[in-house]
Amino acid sequence: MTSRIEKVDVIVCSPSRNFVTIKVTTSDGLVGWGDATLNGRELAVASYLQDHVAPLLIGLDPDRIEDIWQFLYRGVYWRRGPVTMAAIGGVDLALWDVKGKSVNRPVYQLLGGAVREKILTYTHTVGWDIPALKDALDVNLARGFKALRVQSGVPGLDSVYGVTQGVGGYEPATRGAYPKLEMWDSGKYLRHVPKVIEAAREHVGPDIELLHDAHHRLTPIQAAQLGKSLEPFGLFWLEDVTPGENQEALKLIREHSTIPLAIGEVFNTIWDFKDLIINQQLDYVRCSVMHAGGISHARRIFDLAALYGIKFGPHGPSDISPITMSASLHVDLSTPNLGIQEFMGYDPLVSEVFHSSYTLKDGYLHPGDNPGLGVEFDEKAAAKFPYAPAYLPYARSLDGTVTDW
Ligand code: KDG
Ligand code: MG
Repeated sequence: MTSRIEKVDVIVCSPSRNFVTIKVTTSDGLVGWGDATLNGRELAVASYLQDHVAPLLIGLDPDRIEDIWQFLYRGVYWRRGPVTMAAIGGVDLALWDVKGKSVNRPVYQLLGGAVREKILTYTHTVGWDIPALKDALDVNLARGFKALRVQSGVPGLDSVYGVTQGVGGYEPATRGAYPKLEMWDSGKYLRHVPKVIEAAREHVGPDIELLHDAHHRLTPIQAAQLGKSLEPFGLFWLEDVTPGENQEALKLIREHSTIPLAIGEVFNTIWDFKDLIINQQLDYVRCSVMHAGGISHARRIFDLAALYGIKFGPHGPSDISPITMSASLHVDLSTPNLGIQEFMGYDPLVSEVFHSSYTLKDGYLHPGDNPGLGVEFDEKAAAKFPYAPAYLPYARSLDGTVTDW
């Protein structure tokens, strides 16, 4: 007898930071877990799922993942956007988890099986100044990482994206009912960052991959200047140099620099990437597997990119839950044009709630061989950590104008 979706629950919890989790229970007793976290807009996605999606799923056949995806995307007049696509992506992940469990196989086996043994991974390396950055590089090298994202403070600015001044790890969102203000100045950043990357390259030698994220801050010509100035240091990629809305900007940057460009953590669909891919204006597709509609849709984006020799490097910050992290790893292991996987890591409290089978060894991740996605969500533990309002900061330039964070 065909299995049916019997129940859909949406759970928002906050073990150090907020996560939105979907639980799909089927008539044959299987439970699939999905992640639909959207940093700073968690309750919007939770309501979209709870109020508008869950009632539609009851009674459907969980095996029909693609049909359900089409129904939730094309079957709704108001489509695309981060809230909708995180919700669809979360359902997609839960259904892949169910399918894997129903045949007792890890999801990567259902995607065609492994095309590599392990997944090259980069993590964040943060130092407020260059000596602190060198110490942080040493720590991550000792952990076995072969690829490191490098971010540092900028003289004259009190806070900078991706870096913390004090002790404790960097976390982009801060708890509280109002977003924190950060002041920004692109000139100061542009004058300082080449010194940082040069020092990092000198410190790690030629064989460690270095990456840098400009986090949507620059104008097209500033981005071109940055690309040119960082070229001697052999970056693996330069990420999000300009805001994602103006895709033409990347053409101008290309005219001035051969630095590899990564963009797209805020993109949600293949339509957001289509022109950049077919015009070969990027080198790495950067969407998160969940924010881009789940395994079913993200894989289509990666396949389109493959036609043009473009690779993908899934978004993996602390603000996607270990369920998305694991889903990314199943795709990474089974899709030929992987470039690299981001792994920011999690606060220890997160593993009290999410029990994951993936492993990290010598700078490489592997999803493990548990059936489904390999992450089980502990509802009892989650209940100890209720939702706490938290927001990403926003930025103003030194004259007080709101600018891109
Ligand atoms: O929620 C925002 C974060 O996901 C983002 O700031 C992280 O840019 C990021 C990255 O590359 O991991
Ligand atoms: Mg980024």
